[in-house]
Amino acid sequence: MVGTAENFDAVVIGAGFSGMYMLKALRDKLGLKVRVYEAGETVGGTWYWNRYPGARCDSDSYIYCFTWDKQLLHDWEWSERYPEQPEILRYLEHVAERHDLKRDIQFNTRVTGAEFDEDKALWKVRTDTAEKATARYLIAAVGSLSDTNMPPFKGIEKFQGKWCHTSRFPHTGIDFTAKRVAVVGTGATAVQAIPEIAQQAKHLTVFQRTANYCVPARNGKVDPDLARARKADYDGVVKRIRESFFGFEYNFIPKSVLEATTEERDREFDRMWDAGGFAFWLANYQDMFFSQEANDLCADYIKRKIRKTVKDRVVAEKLVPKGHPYGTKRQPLDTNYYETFNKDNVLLVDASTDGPIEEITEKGIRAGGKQYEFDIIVFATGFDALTGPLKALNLTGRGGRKLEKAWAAGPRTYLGIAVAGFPNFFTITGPQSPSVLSNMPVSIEQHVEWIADCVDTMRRSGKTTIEATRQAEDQWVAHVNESVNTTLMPRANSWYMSANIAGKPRAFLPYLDPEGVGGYRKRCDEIAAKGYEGFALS
Ligand code: NA7
Repeated sequence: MVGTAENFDAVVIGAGFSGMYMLKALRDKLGLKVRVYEAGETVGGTWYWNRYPGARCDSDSYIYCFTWDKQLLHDWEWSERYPEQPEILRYLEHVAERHDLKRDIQFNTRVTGAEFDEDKALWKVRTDTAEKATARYLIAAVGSLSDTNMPPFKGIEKFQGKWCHTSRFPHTGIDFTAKRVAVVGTGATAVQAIPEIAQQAKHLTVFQRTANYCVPARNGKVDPDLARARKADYDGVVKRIRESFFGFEYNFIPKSVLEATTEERDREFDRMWDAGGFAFWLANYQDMFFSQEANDLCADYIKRKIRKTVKDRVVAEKLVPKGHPYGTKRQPLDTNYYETFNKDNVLLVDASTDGPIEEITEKGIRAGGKQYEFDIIVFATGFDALTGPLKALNLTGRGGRKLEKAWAAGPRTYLGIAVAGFPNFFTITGPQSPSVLSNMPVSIEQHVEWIADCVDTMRRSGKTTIEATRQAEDQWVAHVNESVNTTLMPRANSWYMSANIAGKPRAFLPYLDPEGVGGYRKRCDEIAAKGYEGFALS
């Protein structure tokens, strides 16, 4: 279709969890003509791109899946508590096959721009394959963490070894055997990759800018009786995660940690530590996210664990987090992460004590005035989170206004779903929605269903455009910021706060609803029930 534009009811950008379900909902439920554009060569999104060693999900598999295909919920058997990337990709391929999704997805095609034609009330979409399409609705299903952050390290072009970013890891893998390897970064990705790479490499050097609080994943086979019981109660499970705070079967301990005795506190901490996963982060005492004093008690417990696990005192102190409250950065789940630093072939270079990375050289990395030599450098430096992938779409709304311009000082949305001045454009788990502060499939399904209902309502009522009002957007932006300011989150230089990338305006990127994802769902439904309050329909 090079040259002429094909017309669709909706164009969806991205074929990960969200794009796949959006296609299913619009095409098979509403009967619309839909085109999905996907830059990768197949479905999967995050699970297509992130192929580094140790890449696996951090949510329990029984709730990290689609809940709209009830038969599949019962039929699919996950091999582990946290499945690895290839297994999740296999699952998504299976869903695509089962629902015949691929016939409406154009792979190996990146959307390079879209503009709203005000006269025709249509989006005009362009791609890197010179394809043109028009659509009444434009839906970004681009993922929250898909725009790779590759910091502009001086000298990177000189390096004579191999290097890659974890989210663009070669499909053929990298053989680290007998190699001197560097990993840059110690976020959730690096925490998964480091123990795996250390097992293969001759020598591994880890470059840490900020020490993280890691808690054990406790991955493994799921007890078959438990798996059966969950399947038998899937309706209950789905209801609970939808109404929960974070999209998991977790609830806070309804008490202040400061009111608990030392024995009681340690018993609870041990219980959560032993349970593994996000329990310590998302099911801790209710004041952990709000009170520094309460938070310190939780943080101290993890610091004690680090000091107990890491044998070398100096290394242990480098790994002990400083300067940010516990839980205010994305919780990495670890499998032998701290133990890895007890190995003779592993070295930790910490920016504060050893000096930051100064440049990449022909032979390796210079940090703190010292030269380190490598055959391979793995950058686990994260993403331009949430706003990055949307700005990259090069969108032009009403009056020629660019999305990058509208968001120059940080994201501005209504409900994290719509943007004033960008009619008929929706974001699935976009900025200022719970997104990355929830179990993603739960939030994805909520947005997809809300958007599909909205499109259905529009069509039934003969309306052609829906657009967030400026006033509703202003109020939402203020509310997102007020909500987060009641917590300790702003005290960390996290990617949640846009602080991982030099020059990115500091703004809280997701949304923390005071009532959790359950409350957010209710809020969105009430707005729809009131005839899409805060939106202008015409
Ligand atoms: P993260 O969590 O952003 O981690 C990136 C890491 O790279 C982190 O340790 C950063 O240090 C470090 N980093 C980033 N830029 C630099 C520069 N310029 N120099 C040195 N070190 C740097 O990304 P992940 O991929 O680990 O995790 C992202 C999400 O993917 C994760 O939360 C899951 O949801 C899946 P910093 O902490 O910013 O000081």
